[in-house]
Amino acid sequence: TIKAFIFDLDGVITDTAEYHFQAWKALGEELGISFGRDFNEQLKGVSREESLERILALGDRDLGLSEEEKAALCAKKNDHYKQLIEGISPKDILPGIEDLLKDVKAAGIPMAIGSASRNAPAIIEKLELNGYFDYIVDAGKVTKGKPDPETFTVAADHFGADYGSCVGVEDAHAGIEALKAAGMFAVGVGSEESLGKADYRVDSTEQLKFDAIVQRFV
Ligand code: B16
Ligand code: MG
Repeated sequence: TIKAFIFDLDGVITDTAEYHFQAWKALGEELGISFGRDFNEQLKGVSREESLERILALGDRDLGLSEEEKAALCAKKNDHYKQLIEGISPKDILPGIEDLLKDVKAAGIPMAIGSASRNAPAIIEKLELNGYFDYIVDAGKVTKGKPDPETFTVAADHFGADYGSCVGVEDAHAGIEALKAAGMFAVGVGSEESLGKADYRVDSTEQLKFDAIVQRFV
């Protein structure tokens, strides 16, 4: 039986990925590095610092930035991102998610958020979903981000649940890798191309149904 559900935030509960994209794109342009939505796929689920490294690597010149300068760029991106998410509200919860959360809660299974975002607690509050989540793992609680399993194992440990009895829901390649490395049942939301390793995959959040997940869980 399933002992815990652990949900990724960006791309599963709400679509903040678009705001991350806009904020990184603006910062990239200031640095003379431009990119589109395709490249942005490689930033999903990846930490703020690692995202900046990937953008810098995309630009072909070595900008020779110091650690302080990199930290300042990350802070600048985050300020812009926070401005962009200022107005999010419960209407930004992705389709089907609230029904799924209700069903899991009704079944008495504890739920956590496993996110790479330090903004996760603030976003859950703006979406008014606090009542569903017993625990939030954000980037501040782990030393290694996805694809390392730590984000998910920290949540499972909080519940005292063995990893094999946990279900994780993810939209990013790095997130599915993290779940499989943890030995958890990985539910993917998105394309077969990037989430091929998921144990069960659907195309969009409205197809996520509690009964279907329970049936496939083995
Ligand atoms: P922040 P998730 C991830 O959230 C995002 O997918 C990723 O694009 C972002 O860089 C990362 O959080 C860090 O976020 O800059 O807000 O701390 O998908 O793991 O919920
Ligand atoms: Mg995500």
